[in-house]
Amino acid sequence: MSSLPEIPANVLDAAERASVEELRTLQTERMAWTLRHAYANVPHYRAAFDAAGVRPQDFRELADLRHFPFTAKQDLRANYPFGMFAVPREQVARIHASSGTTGKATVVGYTASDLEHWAAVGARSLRAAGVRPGDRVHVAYGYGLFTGGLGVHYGAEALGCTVIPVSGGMTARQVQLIQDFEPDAICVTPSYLLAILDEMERQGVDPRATSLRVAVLGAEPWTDAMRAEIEDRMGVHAVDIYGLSEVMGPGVGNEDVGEKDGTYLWEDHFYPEIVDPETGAVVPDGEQGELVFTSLTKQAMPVVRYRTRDLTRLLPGLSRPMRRMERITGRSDDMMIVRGVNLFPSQIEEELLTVDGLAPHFLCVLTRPGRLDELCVRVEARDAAVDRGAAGERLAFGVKEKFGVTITVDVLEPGDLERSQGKAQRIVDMRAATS
Ligand code: DLL
Repeated sequence: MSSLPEIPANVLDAAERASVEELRTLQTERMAWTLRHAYANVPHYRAAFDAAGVRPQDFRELADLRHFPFTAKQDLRANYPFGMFAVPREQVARIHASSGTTGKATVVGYTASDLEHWAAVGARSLRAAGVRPGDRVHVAYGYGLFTGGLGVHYGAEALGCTVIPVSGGMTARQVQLIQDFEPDAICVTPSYLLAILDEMERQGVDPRATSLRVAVLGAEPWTDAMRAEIEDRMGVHAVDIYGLSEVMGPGVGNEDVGEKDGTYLWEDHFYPEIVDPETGAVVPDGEQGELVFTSLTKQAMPVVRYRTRDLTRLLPGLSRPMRRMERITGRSDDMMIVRGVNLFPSQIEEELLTVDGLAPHFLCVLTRPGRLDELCVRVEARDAAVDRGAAGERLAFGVKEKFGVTITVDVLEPGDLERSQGKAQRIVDMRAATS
């Protein structure tokens, strides 16, 4: 492995230096407040708590949380647009919303105090990633209703950085700005960073020779194999940032650049649980399941036991009292069931990156020509000299060996797959059209 840039020393904040006991005490106080606040001010929570036969005063310790009802994306949709707000609309300083490709958009709101907390966890996230006060930060997450751009923007400002708010798209210009403004860090989805990398190579710019020291990557699943690819080709530290709009936005958690071993969840603001996705039962730390969050400080839109559909497990903190989560395998919505076997796009990514000659771009196409589902993975050759037939066979063989799934692989010419400018779409489901 080639050497990566040095990271200046980090100074942890008070919450990051607290003991686990101190953190649990703080969480218990804040949780009691959140449950009271939600029950008193949001009709949905009042009805849901009443239906479950629980009251905020039934909460005495963190273990009591499991008696409270879950909140699902559907609940947010049913209360579109502002029904989940717990403060008068005049106190809502900002609105964001999810794209709503699968139904109505989910709307979220923030008071001025919520925005301050968000900026603080954003700053803490970037600092964990290796960004330092005074650094130049290129933001290539989309700006607008999506939380990515504005979320890391205010985090970077709060950290004391010079922010370059480029947003997504216009890839040639991204490359130009990186050369001209000499940023220390870039915040971007991993798939779009690959598009920027390709564009650098197309323009004859050496991706290892830029000013960049760290890439803060998130908003979609990515693997350690992808980290190795990016670190090797760009000579930057590639670090995970996690978040979701319903809970806050980017900066719900972040990896530590010195560890690169799991994403710290900022538990002083967001309380995590892992539950069995089928039964909803809480599972112990270390076991796989669905991540669920309860906000601890949010005024405008508290969330109680929000089901993220993200699958992971919790691990103890190494350098902080907060727990880490393992890299997200995928969303339960993105799980493909191919001939009875569960498979995530991230598993295809992992295997794909072990095959010489294949580029790290891919699309999973599901069809149902007969009675059974078929998965065709479309990938690209790294260059024209690659033996495409042999490379495709190697990928199909690897997926069969490792995950027990038979797939077909279509190896396209370099540049044939559409590049993402934000979150990559990894699955095209044509089963309804082909069955
Ligand atoms: O994607 C917030 C964000 C922006 C996070 C920029 C990080 C960087 P949503 O659009 O609401 O918010 O999508 C949230 O994206 O539930 C996960 O499924 C996925 N996701 C976000 N970060 C990661 C990550 C933003 N680091 C949904 N790894 C989440 C895997 C991620 N999946």
